[in-house]
Amino acid sequence: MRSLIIFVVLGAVSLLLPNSDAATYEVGDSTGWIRPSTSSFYSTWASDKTFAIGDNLTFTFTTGEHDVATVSKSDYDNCNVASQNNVLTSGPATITLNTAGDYYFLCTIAGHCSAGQKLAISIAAGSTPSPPGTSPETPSSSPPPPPPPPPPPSAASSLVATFALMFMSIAISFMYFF
Ligand SMILES: *[C@@H]1O[C@H](CO)[C@@H](O)[C@H](O)[C@H]1NC(C)=O
Ligand SMILES: [Cu+2]
Repeated sequence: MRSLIIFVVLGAVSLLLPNSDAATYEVGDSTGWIRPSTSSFYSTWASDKTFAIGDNLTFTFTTGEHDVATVSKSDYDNCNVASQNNVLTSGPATITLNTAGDYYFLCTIAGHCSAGQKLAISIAAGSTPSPPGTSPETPSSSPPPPPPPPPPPSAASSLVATFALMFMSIAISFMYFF
């Protein structure tokens, strides 16, 4: 019985973890992904945001008018739009930021990058609280997975508070029953 309680508490805590960090960003907010009138528009948009592993970037644009190429830093710096092979041509396009590091995007339509339709963002290492190798999807035919690991020491204090509150409420309800 005791191990069941611990399993239930750990399971509930693990459900809270993925929601604590990942987010979806609409690039340029309501402006979307266009050739901006100010060349610093997208760097300004990114400047007040902190991106983390697992976040999504959604580029909203009209298919055929723009595209999104993931490029190297030098191609970003020089607006080299030629012979890019990592290009999303259908809008809207979503890119999931799966790893830490620097990301560079631009539109390959002539004149757009040099007008400012380019975006550089950076993700610091260790910016996610999720333990490595954790996958929310498990095949239904496989045996039940072992209990999830306890949250890492870096977990937010609010998570610790949630854990303590849940444990206390379960303990109190057992005191009433037995
Ligand atoms: C990011 O996009 C992927 C694929 O579309 C989706 O599975 C995931 O839930 C999204 N993440 C967030 C935080 O919205
Ligand atoms: Cu464009």
